[in-house]
Formats: sequence, structure tokens, C-alpha cells
Amino acid sequence: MAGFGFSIVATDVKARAGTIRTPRGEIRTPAFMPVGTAATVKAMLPESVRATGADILLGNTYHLMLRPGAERIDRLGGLHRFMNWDRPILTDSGGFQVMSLSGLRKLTERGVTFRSHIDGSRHELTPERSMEIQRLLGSDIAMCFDECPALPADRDRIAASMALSMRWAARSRDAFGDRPGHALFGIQQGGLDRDLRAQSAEALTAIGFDGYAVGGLAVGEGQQAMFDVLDFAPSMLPADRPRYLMGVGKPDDIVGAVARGIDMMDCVLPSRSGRTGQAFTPRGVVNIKNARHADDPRPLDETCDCPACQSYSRAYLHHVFRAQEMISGMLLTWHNLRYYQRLMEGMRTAIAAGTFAGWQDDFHATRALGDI
Ligand code: PRF
Ligand code: ZN
Repeated sequence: MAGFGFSIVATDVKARAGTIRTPRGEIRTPAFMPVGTAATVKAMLPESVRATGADILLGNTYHLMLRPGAERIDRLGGLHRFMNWDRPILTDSGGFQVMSLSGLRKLTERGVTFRSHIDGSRHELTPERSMEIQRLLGSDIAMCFDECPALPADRDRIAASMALSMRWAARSRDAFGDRPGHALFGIQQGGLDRDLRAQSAEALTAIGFDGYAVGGLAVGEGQQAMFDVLDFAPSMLPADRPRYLMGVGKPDDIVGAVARGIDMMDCVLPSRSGRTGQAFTPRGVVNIKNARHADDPRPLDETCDCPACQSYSRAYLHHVFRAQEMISGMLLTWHNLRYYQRLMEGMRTAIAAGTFAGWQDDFHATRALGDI
């Protein structure tokens, strides 16, 4: 915990603005973390990711252990040097990705054995091995090894899974040990159930972590059900530690989560959508493939300061997407990541000014206008 800290600089109703301090730099919160699963934010140079305003990236234990391997990354000087990103990196622990991506898998008290989705090879992840991999990667913020079912699921299944994840959280804490300058976050589970969420929060708080994630959401329950949980779950976690909502989300999910007391989020949506021709703008999603853009000399988003909007027309972006040129994914990813970071900047500024409710009204009113 030494060398790592969180301070809240402003609150507005439940929303919080603050700073996470790490030896590799500060993270302004609410923070959006671009996803760099395979030691790259796809289609972006690290300096470009930084230029969008990102303070921290997310990396994945599951993908990196399979390819190129954690021991290899360690021998090459760690993930920061390997991918040329010297700012903070948060790594997910692998359990969630095993359950969603790998082939045949077996879950036991000890951990999970599974087959690689890349070559079918057999592997095991346990809380101890996940902590070791995240240490070899040089992760600044490591996540507990956890597990969660897709929703809807039986309450018994969710309760058993949450209890297992809490036993794994205690093992993760023990295996992580005391590593000054590096943080370990616990992950709350419990599905949509208030009692299970409370039990999970209590178990995690008793163990004690540097930050706390809300896990097990955005797994098929829909936005309203997720917001219903976020109306009570964040306040069960210690107010003086960062709260991270894992794998969320669309711009309106992010705004709703921040309004409910979330400080950090990650999602593949801005980068993945960039490669499929979907662009996020204040007026909603623009599909650049649409024929209506073919002769349009205007920028994608006249309010945006990114290279795609400063130097190219919708007609050009439409053309390079249709022609499957690589610059299409590069420009749209840059734009989308910049849009997400401008969204976070807007929220941080509004929270600091005490005007977050009005900011939210403007956000929704502008989207209601639609594109053009
Ligand atoms: N646990 C972990 N990673 C995650 C999740 C989780 O519950 C989610 C759920 N949205 C995304 N990523 N370890
Ligand atoms: Zn732009």
C-alpha cells in the first residue's frame, strides 16, 4: 500500500472525483481504462493511447499467460517495457476470461483447469498462480482471482460462486503479500441479490484491500438491473478506497455508474467498435459504413479534437472503412478512445464544480438529438 493511495477531491451527491497515486503516475478518477488484452490496445501506438488522455491501461492474465507467457514477459523486463507503456497497468486475474473464452474447463476449490482457446493446450489457474502471473507481468494493480456465472442464474449457484470467490479472495491476499507500490483489489460478487452483495462486501472488507471492484455485472442482466444493483452495491464498499466496475460499458452505462459512486471502468467497446465502423459521438453512435456518409465533407464529430475529426471527412472515413484499409481501424479507435476520455473529463469537471446533475441532463439531451 505504501506508494499507492487514493484521495477524493470532490463529491457531488454519490459521484466522486479523485486521484489514485501510484509510483508510475497518477490516475484521475472517474477513470476509463482502455483494454490492452494482448499487450497492445489494438490499432493504437501507446503514445497515441496516452494522447487520448488515458492514465492507465488494462491487461489480461488469461491472454498473456497463454501467449507469449508470463515468465517470458518477466525475462524481457515486464509488461510495461515489453509493450512500451510506462504508466500504470491494471491486470485482470484470469478467472472471468477462462469462463468466457476457454474450451473445456473444470472448476474446483483449488482453481480452474482449462484448455487454451488458441491451441487447445491444458493450463491451470489458481489464486496463487494468478497472483504470481500478475507479479511477473509487473502489474501496478492486480485483481483477486474470482469466478462468476452469466446471468440469469439460480440463487444457489450465485451464492456458492460468491462464497468460492471470497475464499479465493483470502488466498489471493495471502499469495500477493506485501508489495509496496503495488495494489491488490478485491472483487465483490453476488449477482443481483442485495444480501449476497452485502455478504461479499463484508468478507472483502474483513480481508482488507487497496481497492474494491464490483464484479459479476454486465453479464446479461440489462442496464436497468445493473443500475438497480449499483444503487446499493458501491456504498457497501469502503468509501475511502477506489471502486472499479469491471467490463462496463456503453457511454450511458458509464455515466450511470459514475452517478452511483463508481471511480474506475474498463471496456473493449471503444476499441472494438472502432474496428467495426461504429463511432461514438455526443449525439450517439454513428455507423461510418452507412451510404449517407459517402459524400459528406464534414468531420465525424465537430466537437472532437482527435486526428480523425481534425484532419479527415466522414466521406474519407467511410471510404477507408469500405476499402478495408488499416487506417480505418486506427482513426476510429483513436476517435472512440478520445470520446470516452472526453466523457470522463467532462464528468470529473462537473463533479468538481458541483454541477454533475445538470451535466447528466445535457449528456442525455444531446444524445436525444441524434446524429446530423
Ligand atoms: N470478474 C473479473 N473480471 C471481470 C468481471 C468479473 O466479474 C467482469 C464482469 N463484468 C468483467 N471482467 N475478474
Ligand atoms: Zn474525433
